[in-house]
Amino acid sequence: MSPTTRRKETTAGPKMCHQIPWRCFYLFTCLLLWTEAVPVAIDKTKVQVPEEQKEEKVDHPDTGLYYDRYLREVIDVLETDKHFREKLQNTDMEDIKQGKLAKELDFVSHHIRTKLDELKRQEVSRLRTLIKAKHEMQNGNDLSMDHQALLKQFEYLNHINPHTFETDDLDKLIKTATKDLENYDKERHEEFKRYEMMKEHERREYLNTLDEEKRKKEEEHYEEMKKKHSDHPKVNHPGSQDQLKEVWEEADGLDPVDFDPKTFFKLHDSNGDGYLDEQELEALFTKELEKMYDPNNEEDDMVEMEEERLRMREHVMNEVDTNRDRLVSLDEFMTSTGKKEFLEPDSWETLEQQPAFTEEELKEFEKHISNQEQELSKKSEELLKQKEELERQQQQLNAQKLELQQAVEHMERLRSQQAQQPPVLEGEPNIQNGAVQPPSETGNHQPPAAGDAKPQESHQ
Ligand SMILES: [Ca+2]
Ligand SMILES: [Ca+2]
Repeated sequence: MSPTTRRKETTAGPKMCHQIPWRCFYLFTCLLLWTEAVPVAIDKTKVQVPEEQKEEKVDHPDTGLYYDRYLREVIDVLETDKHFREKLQNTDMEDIKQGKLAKELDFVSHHIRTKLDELKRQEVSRLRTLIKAKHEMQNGNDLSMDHQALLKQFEYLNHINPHTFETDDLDKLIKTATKDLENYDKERHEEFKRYEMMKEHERREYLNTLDEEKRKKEEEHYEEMKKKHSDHPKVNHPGSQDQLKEVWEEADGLDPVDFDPKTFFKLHDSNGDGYLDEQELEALFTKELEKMYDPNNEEDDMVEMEEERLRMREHVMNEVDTNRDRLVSLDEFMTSTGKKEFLEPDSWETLEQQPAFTEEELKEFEKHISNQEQELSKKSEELLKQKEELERQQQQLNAQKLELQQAVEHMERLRSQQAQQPPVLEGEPNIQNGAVQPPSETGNHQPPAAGDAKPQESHQ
């Protein structure tokens, strides 16, 4: 089914109208859910989906992008424009990716544009604050910061023109969000891998601090916990009939003999938009995950549980979402239930059955950490040196200031002595280099030699 036909179908009921623009935009920017999945709450006495559910406004799930709020606000504002909403319904997915939808921004009403300008100004100001905070953390009070250049790294808006929201801003927002969301899962896997490597690195470091006997004990405990964790009831293949039936029976409280895929789909389309999105899919795996993970058990790591949930969702999406819009339509779902894999699936290989990293990767990671540590200690040494140098310069300045003060005091003393003396009648006053030298018999004052920092007694 093409996105165009789907859009036509969804325009059928007036109650759904307010959902349409979001639905379309939703498809193109793949604004799906990367927040923690929540189990679906269902009235177990009803198998039929209540009518009111369809009228509820669709909750826009958190995309997990760092500019999620800005993205939502822009869409919310655009949704209120009739012209834009209509264009959204009639623009093909490819055209949107090509930037044709963004051009429609020129035709939205003036007050919408004003609101968008304001949103962009706020966002740019937020980014500037972030840049400033980051810069201060890294460079102290060094003021040589090029805001404009630093803003360039944020590709979801046009940084050259920070005051108004233009076609280019909408185009950048759509393209960047699409790209970032496509990479989101990949980044999450990488982050998970780093987490596992750090865990192992710290464990090994800790073992190194122990004597042989304690180390042996610790190793035994570690193996025991690993074994305990892998000892769990059979995990069903995600998206298989067995898995869905278990949800139907245990989470929905329904009779397994009544199992019906279409009803199942409607029950678990919890926001009633006609699609199973990533969050709704992930919620289906809670039962399976509870077989393996309990937050009260030492041997179960809940970070690993979320990685397993992600793996399951990706697997089902790959199998079922044939048009790759990151949503499972009823058609796609029904087609999948007719496949052999649905009825007779392979066993599911759980996370702990696959090593998260190789020994080589761990070595590389440790090297990286050690480099970072060295860099940090080098930086802190440099800072210490800088501090000492500054202190030395300060001392020098203090000494110079004192010398100057002494010289001034000396001159004043001479002046007051000369004022008190009777005029010299015989001979000329001794003038050298413009300074008045008193006759030798009146005293032995000499200007202090440079570097003589000893304070002199003041006559005042
Ligand atoms: Ca849904
Ligand atoms: Ca799909």
